[in-house]
Amino acid sequence: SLTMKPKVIFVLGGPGAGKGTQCSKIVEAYNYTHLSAGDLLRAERGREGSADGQLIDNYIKEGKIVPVEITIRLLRKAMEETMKADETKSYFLIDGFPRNEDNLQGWKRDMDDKADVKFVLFFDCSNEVCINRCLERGKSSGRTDDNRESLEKRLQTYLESTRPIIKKYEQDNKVRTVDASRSVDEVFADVRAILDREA
Ligand code: UP5
Ligand code: MG
Repeated sequence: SLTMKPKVIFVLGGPGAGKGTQCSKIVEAYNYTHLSAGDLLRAERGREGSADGQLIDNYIKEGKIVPVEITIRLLRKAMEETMKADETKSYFLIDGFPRNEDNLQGWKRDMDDKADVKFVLFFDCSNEVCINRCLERGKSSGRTDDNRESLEKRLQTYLESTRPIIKKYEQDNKVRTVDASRSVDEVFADVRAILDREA
């Protein structure tokens, strides 16, 4: 069980917006642990004996959002393991979650009383920038979803399912938006300003 209540920043934005890149930079400069829901799902897909591997594989290729029970189980386990190893590590960047209404309701049901969500860090950029970055990365990433066909589906899912979640948090004044179309360092300068202000 969790001793200290974890403090969470949800990190959202389109495919290739730079969520992972910016989270790595935050981890270098601040006492946050980075948990990418997508990375956790890809690791579970590849784990021998996983009951959910095939399902996760299909969902990721189709750009669809995995049922929340699976994602929350992985996120929760990762948070618990981090805090068990070092109880001062109670600050988390949860990257790429919550992506749809099922994710949001699942979090509220299972995690609302166990973790404090401080705000949503939203990396905003155009569809074109998203597509170009992912296609460029696809030359070497080995990701099964960095191809044009999967990317179109990922973008559609993002626009239809994830943007409304960001809108909901906006109504509660809980979104900090960064223009993610600029260089990595320019984006990070804005991220720093937000974290320094909110800390
Ligand atoms: N790059 C980054 N920043 C740049 C900049 N400022 N200027 C120029 N280039 C920049 O970056 C992408 C690429 O762009 C890299 O090559 C980088 O060098 C460059 P990255 O930091 O990886 O962007 P990120 O936003 O993390 O992109 P990612 O592809 O990881 O985003 P997705 O949201 O699409 O992927 P994720 O791994 O989160 O999810 C994958 C799939 O898993 C989903 O489609 C879904 O099927 C499933 N999933 C769920 O079902 N549930 C979840 O909760 C989470 C995921
Ligand atoms: Mg990522």
